[in-house]
Order: sequence, then structure tokens, then C-alpha cells
Amino acid sequence: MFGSLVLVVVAAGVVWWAWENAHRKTHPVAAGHHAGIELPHEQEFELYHNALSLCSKKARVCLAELGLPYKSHPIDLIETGSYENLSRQFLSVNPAGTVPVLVHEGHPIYESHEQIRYAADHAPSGSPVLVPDDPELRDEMQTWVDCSSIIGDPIAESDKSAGNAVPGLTLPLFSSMITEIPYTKILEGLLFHIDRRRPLIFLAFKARGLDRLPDLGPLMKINARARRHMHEHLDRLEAQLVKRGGPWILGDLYSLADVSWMVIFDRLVEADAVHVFLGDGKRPAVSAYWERLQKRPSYSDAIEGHRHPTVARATARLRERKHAIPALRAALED
Ligand SMILES: N[C@@H](CCC(=O)N[C@@H](CS)C(=O)NCC(=O)O)C(=O)O
Repeated sequence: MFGSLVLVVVAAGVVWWAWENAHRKTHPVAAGHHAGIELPHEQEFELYHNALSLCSKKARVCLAELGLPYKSHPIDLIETGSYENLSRQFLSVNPAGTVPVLVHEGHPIYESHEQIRYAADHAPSGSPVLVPDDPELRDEMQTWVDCSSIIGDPIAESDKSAGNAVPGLTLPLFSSMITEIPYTKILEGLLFHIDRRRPLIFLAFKARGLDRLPDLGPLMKINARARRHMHEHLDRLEAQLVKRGGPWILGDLYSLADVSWMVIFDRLVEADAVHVFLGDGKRPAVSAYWERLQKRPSYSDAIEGHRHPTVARATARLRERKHAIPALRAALED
């Protein structure tokens, strides 16, 4: 009797999963503007985004700098509470299940580095100029956007860009955040996520706990490699700021390159890692640059105005545990 009941429950579960899976189609999407896709919309610009997501911050900062109004669609990720990005509704907007998605007149633009360029190119005349007219300067800007973007496989290629080094550096923050998320919610990712590695990492963090993070050897290696590469990326930024004389990456013109780097520093704050890269007088030009970035109105509007309470708690917990456990601090900072 009990055996048959278990069988019925398992069979019902499999049928449910098969049905859901068939209706939550995921696949990679090409970067850029998709004129062939029509999405329901109410405003010229709409943005699907998340408070914590680095790439979402980049899109929000860009729209704030341009003064472009947009309809906001906040989407939860597992880090901030649930896999809303795996819902049927959101997958119809982006079958890759990632944020941000910028929608212009109903057509999506995928990948944040494409979105900021698109928004700057389609802002009404009279909007602040974030892309230089001079072709050489424009190429220079694009180089600095690219080296701060998340492109390709960030875990394997943290040497390619500072953006790619960010996920590895964020692992301890994720480990701290996931303590607040129940297992059942993470399981949804295992069933439906396009990249099963992501929920698997969260499960490992949850099972092991923040204090025993150093036991997770392969993940600690990713973190250490990302740290080493971020040092190299920031050395290059220091040299560029000195060469151009600031205040911004291209000199006098605040550009998309600065939009793209602002969010990297903000993530280092959230991951309690700024002191690792800028402490003890290291990289004075970068430190002064980061101070200037925080004074821009776009920083308070698009980043501080969207803070998620879970992130602040997770940062405080991470800092406190590193203080309490020197071996944890050494593993994450030395
Ligand atoms: N290269 C993409 C990255 C998109 C991406 O991976 N977004 C993350 C947040 S920064 C996400 O949506 N993660 C949710 C998940 O994978 O479950 C971009 O620049 O837009």
C-alpha cells in the first residue's frame, strides 16, 4: 500500500516536471537587438532587472546617466529570494533566463554591454553624450567597456576581463546570501536552469555553510584565480587613469566605459573585497576614481536606490565571519 503511494507520488512528480520543462523552454540567445521578437510593452524603454545583478546595475546606471525614463520590471534571482528568472513569463522575455533585458519599442536587447551602447545610440538628441564622436576615442572606450563586461565563460576566463573576474570574487557573497534561501527554492534551479552548474554551486554553498567555505577546493581555486586576475585588470586601469590624467577613463569625457566600471567597484564593496584591491594606499588613481564615481547622481539613483536588504545582511555576515575565523579571511583575501 505504502509502496504504491510512493510510486504514484513519484509518477506525478515526473509528469509535472515533464510538463513544466516543456513549457519553460530555455536556450542561449544572441547578443544585441532582436527586431524579429515582439514583446508586450507599455513604454518606449522597459528594463527587466534585479537589484543585486551587476549587469542590471550597469543598464540602470546607463539609463540614469542618459536621463531615459523606463518601465521597471524587477525580477528575483535565487540570490535575492527565488528563481523568478526561470518562470514561464520571464523565459518568454529571455529564454536564457538572465537579466538584464532592455526592451525598446517591444524588441529585446540582450547582453548589458550591448544594451548600454544601444541606449546611448538611441537616446533623444540633447541627452548627455556617453559615446565620443572621435572614432579613435570611441574604439578606446569600447576596449574599456569590453574589459569590464561579462563575456563568454566568466568562470574559466577571468583573465579576459574584469567583468569576468567578478563572478569568482562574488562566490563568498553568494555563499553568505544563500544561507537565507531554503533548499526547496534552489532545487527549482536544478530542475529548470539553463546552466545547471549555477544551482549546483548554490547547493554546495548551502550544504557546506559560510564558515567552511575553504573546504570547497574547486570553488576556492576559482575565487583565488579571479582575485589574481582582478589585480591585473586594476593595474591596467590604474595605468590608464594616470596616462589620461582623469577624472574619467577617457580623460574629461565621462563615457560608457565609466558606466561599466562603476558597477564592478560596487560589487567589490558588496563582496567585502574593496580593501583587498585598494587598501593600504594601493592604486591611488583607481581609489580616487572610485570616490568620484560614487558622487555621481546615477550611483545614488540606479545603485543605492535599488539596494536589496538581503545583500546588506550577507555582506555584514561575510565581514563578521572573516573577522571571527582568520583562516576564512586568509583563504578569501591573501
Ligand atoms: N553577459 C550577460 C550576463 C547575464 C547574466 O548572467 N546575468 C546574471 C545576473 S548578473 C543572471 O541573470 N543570473 C541569473 C541566473 O543565472 O540564475 C550580460 O552582460 O547581460
